[in-house]
Amino acid sequence: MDVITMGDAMVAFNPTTHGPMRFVSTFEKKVGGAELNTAIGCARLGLQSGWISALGKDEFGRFIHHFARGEGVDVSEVTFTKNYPTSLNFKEFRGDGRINTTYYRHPSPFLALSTEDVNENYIKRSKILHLTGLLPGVDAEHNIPIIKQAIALAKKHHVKVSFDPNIRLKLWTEEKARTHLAELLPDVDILLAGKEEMEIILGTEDTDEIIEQAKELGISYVALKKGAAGSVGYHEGETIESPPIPPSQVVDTVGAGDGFNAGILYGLIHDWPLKKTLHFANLIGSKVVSVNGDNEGLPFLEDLLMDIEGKDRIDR
Ligand code: KDG
Repeated sequence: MDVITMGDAMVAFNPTTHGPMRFVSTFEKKVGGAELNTAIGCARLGLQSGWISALGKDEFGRFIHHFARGEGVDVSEVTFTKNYPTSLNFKEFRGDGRINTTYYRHPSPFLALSTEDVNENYIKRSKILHLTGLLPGVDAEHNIPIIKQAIALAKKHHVKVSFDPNIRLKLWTEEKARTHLAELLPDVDILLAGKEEMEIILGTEDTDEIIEQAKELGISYVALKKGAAGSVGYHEGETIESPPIPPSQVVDTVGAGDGFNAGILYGLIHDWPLKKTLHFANLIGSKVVSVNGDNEGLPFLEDLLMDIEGKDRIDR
């Protein structure tokens, strides 16, 4: 495997109309989950990706399983549990560009897993283990030991650890997020984060200070996401600002950061220069926001290369 991820996925219900959820009468059934989104993003780019997770042994769990497998993500480390239902997420498009989410993931199927379920062989055979702050956010007490076990195995086998804080204040408080995520940072090799998230964890939104602190923690690769303002990255002594790539339209911003992550991991695996990697990742983020759904807009490699080379695609 090139990239393996670990996290809770959800059936994501996207409303077919904008406005307060109490007036929405129909939803589209989709799939969400930051770690799975990144695994799908990697698979669409042609990387071998895998996803470690637990799903409820129910129709929603089967739906997510089929979806992930259909996207070419390895699901051999996904287990089903009869004890907990598959997690759900209802979105609300506020009409002013903001998106509100309502989670139903307490309890989550991850409660069925323990540290002993982390497969050493699976981690050993991969190049990068990608984790996010969502899994600890869902249930810190239960999930952090599992995450730490995965990190320990990655370290043992020289597998790089990639991390996106993905802080969701609907799941936990800033204080709790700071305490738990700061604890994980010293084991991270690749940090993929929003600047405002780093302010929560490190107490500064200043790019240079974030990079300095990251370096002191032993993090060798940093990519900071600035939303509509592009991104900035650090690697091997070089800090590069990458300008934003305006999307054709903004339909649904959820999942853009996960797509960006896939782009960075792709560039890293292929030993691309930082500038090219950041541009590539920005382009993926801009594609994701123009499509409804958390992962539907994730591009295939050939589409991106067409864009980069300025070629028009002949679709008919
Ligand atoms: O990053 C996108 C995710 O936030 C989305 O797919 C749903 O994982 C999700 C979450 O917990 O918010």
